[in-house]
Amino acid sequence: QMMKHAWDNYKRYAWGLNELKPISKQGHSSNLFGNIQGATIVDALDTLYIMEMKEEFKEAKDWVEKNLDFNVNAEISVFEVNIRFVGGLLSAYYLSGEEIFRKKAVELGEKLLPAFNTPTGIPWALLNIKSGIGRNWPWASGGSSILAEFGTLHLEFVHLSHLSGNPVFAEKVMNIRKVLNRLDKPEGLYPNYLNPSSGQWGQHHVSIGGLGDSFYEYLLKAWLMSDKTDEEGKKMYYDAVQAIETHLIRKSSGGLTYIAEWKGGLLEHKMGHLTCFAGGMFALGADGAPSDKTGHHIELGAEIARTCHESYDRTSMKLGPEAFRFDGGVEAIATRQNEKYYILRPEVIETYMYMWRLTHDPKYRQWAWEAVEALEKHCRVDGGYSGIRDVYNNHESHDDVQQSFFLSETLKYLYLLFSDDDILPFEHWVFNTEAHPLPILHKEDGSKEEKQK
Ligand code: DMJ
Repeated sequence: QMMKHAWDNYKRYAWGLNELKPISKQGHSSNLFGNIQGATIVDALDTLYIMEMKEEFKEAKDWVEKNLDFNVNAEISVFEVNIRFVGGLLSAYYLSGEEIFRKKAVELGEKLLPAFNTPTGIPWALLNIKSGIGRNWPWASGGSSILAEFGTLHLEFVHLSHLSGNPVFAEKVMNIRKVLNRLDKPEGLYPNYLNPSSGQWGQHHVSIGGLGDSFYEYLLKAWLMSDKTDEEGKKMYYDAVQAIETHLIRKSSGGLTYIAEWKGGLLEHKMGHLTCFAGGMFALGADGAPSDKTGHHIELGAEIARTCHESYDRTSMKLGPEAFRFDGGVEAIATRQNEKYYILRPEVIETYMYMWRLTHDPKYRQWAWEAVEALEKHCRVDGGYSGIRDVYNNHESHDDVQQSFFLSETLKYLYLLFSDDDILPFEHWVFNTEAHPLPILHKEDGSKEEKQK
């Protein structure tokens, strides 16, 4: 019913545009997608399919067939377009078997390839998909590419090679690994910035939240998606977690475990909403951890879930802030005005979903239901769902954006959390960082896509 409300309003007021402004009831365009259109449609396809919203899925598919156009003069974010558009199309293909989605995914993948034309093969952040000219964000440490951006292409590009028969996609992402493995890492940690020309790290800022997050997620999931054959991905993941535990994970005096940020050896005792995904990641990776560490990784996941729940519970709206701190006498609370917003992000609910599936402790469903009630009370408006500017205030100030990841992630993870475990079971699927399910490529199964059909 929440999905229907979000979708119907998008359809009514912003059909074919990237996102919806639910208060002003018009389209919202973000420069992340250049002038590629229809982000909400492509991001929502698999959610519609899983929720058996057949009519809506059909209208979304028709739109993709007739209108989704990559022959545009657009400078796009390679990361955002990959996780939302390539990921969304791949999942829609694997779930429905409809050829149009495979075709569009491969076509878009080919458009992204010029991003890798750098001296090291570490891709640019931004790419003009008509001219093939790339560049980096002007604010990123001396022209660096960003770890969470170039490190979050692996799953989709492996599938693009699998579905197209063209090895080039997988080669590009395997080369990223090669470059990373040649470099010395400070204390075993990965800085968020890497210069694609010199192949050297930029500023030594390490984060498991924004700028770093999904790089770690994709190491683990690359191993899982390979049916546990990708030993390199596995080693990189567990080594990284070891360094994160030693240098970044701390416990507050009130007993809350959190993941700090690291700046040239100094800790900033701040955790982003984005970082909350790590609870689910630790729990998902528990099984593959050295045998004496399995229980410990589940426990770490549970502790992060609890801390992130506290960050919600300590607000007036029971929705979590963008970032919360553990210093100056506070714990799990945002202290800066510009960190008090909530933009319909999924990470806390995502972690509840993993913890529920892996432990079946009913508290995760209770916590998720608290979030549903808060979303309904504070974010639901006539024209859809909106983010909130200050979750500590008693009165809503809406930001007037219905993010496409609300449909692809937040609502999908909620649906899965309240469904039986046999919908998209972990033995067969991994979720990309935008919650798009991709099938595990089983060892014995050379042509997974044929089976899916
Ligand atoms: C999404 O696009 C993805 O989850 C990404 O990994 C992080 N940011 C948003 C959601 O918060």
